[in-house]
Order: sequence, then C-alpha cells, then structure tokens
Amino acid sequence: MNMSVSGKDLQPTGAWTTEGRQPRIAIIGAGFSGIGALIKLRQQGYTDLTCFEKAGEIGGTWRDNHYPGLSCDVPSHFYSYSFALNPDWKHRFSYGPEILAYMNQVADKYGAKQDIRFNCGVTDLTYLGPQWQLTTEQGDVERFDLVIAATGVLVNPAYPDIPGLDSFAGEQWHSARWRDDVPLKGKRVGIIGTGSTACQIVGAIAGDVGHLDVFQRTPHWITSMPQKQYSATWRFLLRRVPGLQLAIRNFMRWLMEHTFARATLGDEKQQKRVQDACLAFLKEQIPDPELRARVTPDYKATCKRMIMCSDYYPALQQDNVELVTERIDAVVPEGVKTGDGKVHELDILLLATGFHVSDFILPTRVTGENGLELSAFWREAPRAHRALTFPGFPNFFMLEGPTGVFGNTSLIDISEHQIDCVIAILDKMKRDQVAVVAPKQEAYEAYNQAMSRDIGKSTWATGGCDSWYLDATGTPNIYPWLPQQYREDMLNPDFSEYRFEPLKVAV
Ligand code: N01
Repeated sequence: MNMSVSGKDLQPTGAWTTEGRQPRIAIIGAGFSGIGALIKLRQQGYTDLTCFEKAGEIGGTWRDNHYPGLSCDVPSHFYSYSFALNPDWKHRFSYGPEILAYMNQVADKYGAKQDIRFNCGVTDLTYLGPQWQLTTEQGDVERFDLVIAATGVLVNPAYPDIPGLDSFAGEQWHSARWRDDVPLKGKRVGIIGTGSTACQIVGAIAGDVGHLDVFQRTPHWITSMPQKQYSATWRFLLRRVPGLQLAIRNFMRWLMEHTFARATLGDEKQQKRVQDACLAFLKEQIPDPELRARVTPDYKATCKRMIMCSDYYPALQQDNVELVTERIDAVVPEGVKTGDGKVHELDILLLATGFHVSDFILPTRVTGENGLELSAFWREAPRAHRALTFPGFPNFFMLEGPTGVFGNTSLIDISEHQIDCVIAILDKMKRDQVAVVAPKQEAYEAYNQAMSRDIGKSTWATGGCDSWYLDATGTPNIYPWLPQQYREDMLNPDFSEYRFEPLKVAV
C-alpha cells in the first residue's frame, strides 16, 4: 500500500480549543446524515470539514438502491431536511430518483460537495488523544480533532445462507445491487423475501415479467400506502402560504409517531388499531380466503417494521404470479428447489433478503483509547450512549448509530437532531476550552440498562416474530421510548453524562 502523509498530517497535537483554531472534523459518508452534518456544522461556524465518501457520488442508501418501484414509505414533507423544505415534492410518498435528486439539489445549494472527497473510503481510525488518525483506502494518513461517522444502517447486503446459491445457472443479484443491464421482460423470475423491499419490487415488476415466483418465509403485516400526486395548485400554495410546509411536516411526524411508534411501544389499543387496519386492508385486497390465510402473519403487527405498500397484494393475484410458501431447500442450477421436491425453474433470481444491520461503520477498523477496538466493544451487540457516542472512543460520534430510533419514522429528522447535539457538545468544548469528550462509562451503563428494561415491553420483543431489530442475543437493539423523547434528549444534552477533559500532553 502506498502510505503517504498529507501536508496537514501529524501537526495538530494540541487542542483546537486552546489553540483558538477551527476543529478539523472528518465526516465519513455522504448520505442524508453526512450531507446534513456538513451543512449544519458550517452554518454554526465550524468550517474545517472533510467528508470521506467511498463512492463517486453522494446519496448513501438512495444511491445504492435503485430497484424498480423504489420509494419511501415516510411522507415526503417529513422525509426532508427541516432547513430545506421542498414545496415541489410530486407525491405524498416520493420515489427513489426524486429523493436522490432532492439530496443533490440541497447539497449543491449549500455548497456541501466542495468538502467531499469522493472515491475515498476510510479503512482505519485510531485515537491518538486528543486527535484521530484517519487512513484512507489510498493509504493517505491524516489527523482530525473530531470524527463523525455517517455511514448508515442498511448498507451491507445480507445474502441468504441457502445451499447451492452459487450454483444457479441464471442471473442473480441482491436488491441493493440492482442490475439495470438485465431486462426482466418476459423472463421467469423468482424473488426471495417479502419485506418492504420485496413488496415494492413485486408490485413494480409483476406486470412485466413472464412468470414471477415470490418465495415467502414469513408473511409480513402490510398496510395501504395512501399515495397521492400533488397538484400544481397545491405546490403553488405551499410556496405562498407562510408556515404551511412546516405545519404539514409536523403533522406528518405526529401522525407517523402517533400510529406506529405508540403501537410498538406498549399502547395496546393503538397496536390493535394498526393490526385491525392491516386485516381490513388484507380482506379488501385479497378476496380469496385461502390466499389470504397464507399471507396473514401469526405474530403481532409492528413486531417487524410495518410495510406500507398498495401494489403488493394485487400483484400476488395476477395470473403470472405465484406465492410459494414451501420452505426453500436449495438453489439448483435450474432454479429454486422447495421442501415439496418441486424445482421452480427460473431465468433470474432476486434476493430481497435484507442487510447486515450490526455492522454500522465496520469493517472500518476503529481503535479507541488503550487500543480498544470498536468491533471488540460491540462483541456481544452494537451499543452506544444515546445512539451517538461510545465510552473509550473520545471525540467520536455516530449518526444513526446502534440503538437508534429506527421504526417507521424519518431518519433525516432523527439525524438532524443528533447533529444539533454534536454542535451543542462542540460549543461547550470551545467555551470551556476542553480537548476531549466521551460519555462516562457509568452513564453509558445506566442508559443501556434502562433501555434493556423498557425494550422488553415493546412489540419488537413481545410480538412473537424474528426481525432485523433483534441483535445476536435476541434483544431488540433499538430505541425503546417515543421519538419525541429522543429529540428532547438531543436538544437538551445532559453534559453531566460526559467526561470533558482538558488536554493532557499528547505526543
Ligand atoms: O429487508 P428485510 P428489506 N430464506 O430484512 C427474507 C428499509 N426499507 O430489504 O421475514 C428465505 O425487512 C426475510 O424473511 P423473514 C426498512 O427499514 C425502507 O425488505 O426473516 N427468506 C424477509 O422477508 C426495512 O425494514 C423502505 O422470514 C429469507 C426478507 O428476506 C429495511 O429497509 C423501503 C432468507 C428480508 O426483509 C429492510 O427491508 C425498503 C432466507 N434465507 C426498505 N433470508 C422505505 O420505504 C431473509 N429472508 C423507507
């Protein structure tokens, strides 16, 4: 590897706060969180920013995912930056390309791209108090005063552990690695998985393919997506009526959280309301009781992430679509072999089998104080203090980190609040002239104990299902209280939970 040292490297061993200079801040990842951090930090006067992006363009999950039917099941006016409300959303629930275009427009408008180094993945981060040493894929080494990881959650595709998967003679790919170069028209296609992604794909491709086999291991709860195209008059009104966009954003947030978050977090009446709505939707959409029974879950709604999709059930009833509920035994060169001995012959096999959700910033090697590696710190399960910081990893923040608010809500809204919290911490460091900040071990433990106690009451734990919210120990690794509480925590951080230290002599 070509190890080179940049001009700025290895000089700033002092504390930015006492030297009266700008902190050098590294932001890793240029998706919604990373772009939001670049913009908000600059707005607050933090200008020495470098964003490392492994790909050649911004976008994160909205760049990597471009499968047919890709859309967002959080309303557009809520799935937006609060500082860049968009009156021009064309639909109540936006499609992937429009969301990616919005992110680019905002990044361009605020000049965020000037701070991004593209095609520059980060392989190593090592804490050399009070700075972090960062190594790129190219072997360049630099030091930063603070690191903000904005590397996303649903990043690394999970390939199913099915015998013979590689023996398939046709084409196969994961939903997050969509092959635009292989036409589906008229082909015999199989799709494994029936989560949010699969439902969108099935709805979008059923009319195009020759035959479609949908391999369902577990049925998911689905509610309708009340899609709506916004008229030109409505968009005009949004531009002209002061406060209207913000009011809609807040209303959408209230609605999402009032329905799904409450239903998940122990409000049994609300949980029943959501489940009854799903059952009514199912009954209306699928008149055939036999098919209906095969797609009716036997666990509680909101145990897995709720799916909002209006195209899936109609697609399942098309003549060229078959729901396969027999367990998959193996993939063979001709197709998929199920438990009843049948081989479902296919030209193309689609894997909508989800993501490795415990990786976060890994496999980047992150080494904190006393040689502690993040992968070791997370050996049992990835944990964090208030889903943002880690004891033993000073001056290091993670947006959308473990134990965050991952339910049916806007992750843009959540990451914006996390960025505000980071800024509040930086302001305090500057004010008090301290070089080091990290959560106290006891605060981290108390917080995680409280989480473990309360998460047991949620339907993620009690609903009787398996889901990507569960960690390797079978415990939901997700925020157990209402999103409103998390936002308040971020807006009013309790500084007594952190150790703020002046500079000890660093070498
Ligand atoms: O992945 P999933 P996803 N054999 O993990 C099945 C977000 N998202 O990509 O349920 C057979 O939910 C698995 O079966 P089971 C959203 O947060 C958002 O669909 O485990 N089947 C399941 O059916 C979502 O939660 C939007 O029994 C296997 C499926 O694969 C997250 O992404 C849109 C299998 C995986 O479902 C992930 O959704 C789309 C095997 N070996 C996605 N392994 C928005 O609109 C797995 N499965 C914002």
